[in-house]
Amino acid sequence: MTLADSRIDRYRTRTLTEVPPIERNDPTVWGRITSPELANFDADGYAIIDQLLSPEEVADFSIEIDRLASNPELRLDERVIIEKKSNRVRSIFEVHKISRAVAELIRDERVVGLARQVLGSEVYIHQSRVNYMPGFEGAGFYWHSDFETWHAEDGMPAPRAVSLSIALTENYSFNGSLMVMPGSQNTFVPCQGETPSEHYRESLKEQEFGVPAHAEIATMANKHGIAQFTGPQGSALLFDSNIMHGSSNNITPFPRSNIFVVFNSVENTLQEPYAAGDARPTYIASRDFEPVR
Ligand SMILES: O=C(O)CCC(=O)C(=O)O
Ligand SMILES: [Fe+2]
Repeated sequence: MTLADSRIDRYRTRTLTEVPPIERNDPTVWGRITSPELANFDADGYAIIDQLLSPEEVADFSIEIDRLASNPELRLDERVIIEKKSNRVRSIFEVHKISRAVAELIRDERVVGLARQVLGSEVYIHQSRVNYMPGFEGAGFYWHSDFETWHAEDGMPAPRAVSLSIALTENYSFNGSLMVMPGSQNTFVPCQGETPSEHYRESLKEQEFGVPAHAEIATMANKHGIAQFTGPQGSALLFDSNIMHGSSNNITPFPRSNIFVVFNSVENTLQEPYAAGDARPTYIASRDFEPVR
């Protein structure tokens, strides 16, 4: 937010001094839940879908994402993020624009229907990516709320977005699987420190700003506990944009590759960033608000 900015910011973050946690005064579920798998989404802020993809679909998508990761032309593409240490592909953003198969998957009612139930409106794709977490050297993601970043750096007004992570390799407890704090979506934890310009260039590899203080993470973990998404290939995790989550490094030989898609409500489209200079590139935070059909 600039001084001239007259918007009311209910989720202030990236402040110079420490600000206490803010109770969320937006719902978690905006629509009507009809899928039995989502029965506890409102309370927990996440849900596991045991078999979203069939084994045949998993096999096809695994070939597809291997093909993308080994495409030499794509390595030069700014949407492809390379791991700092190992020089391997860490993420490919806007994968639904790079892969027709992924685009079709996202449009599938099994996928987009989950987001519509939770968000209670038409939805559009805020972000899509493949996260490759290779064996031995896959770097984890420190604790964070996605909404904190999307609000600060992308201008997303409210936490009315959900992410779906689809496992293409088995997500074990030990290969860097996502950890979540159930119920933590109801607390917004502001982060201290001004956002540097072009922050995304570094933060996509290793996040330094927009991470909560240790004391806040400890308070939240003591209150909510920590759950982990584990599951076979083809299972999926749907989670609220403000849930506290993270993952450890993957030092096992077993890679952990997931397709990620973020749906935002068409009633919650991006504005100017709330706590950063320039908005991030559209391959990270889309400004094409066309509903998924
Ligand atoms: O793939 C993961 O472990 C989580 C990624 C994540 O939370 C993020 O990129 O925001
Ligand atoms: Fe995240």
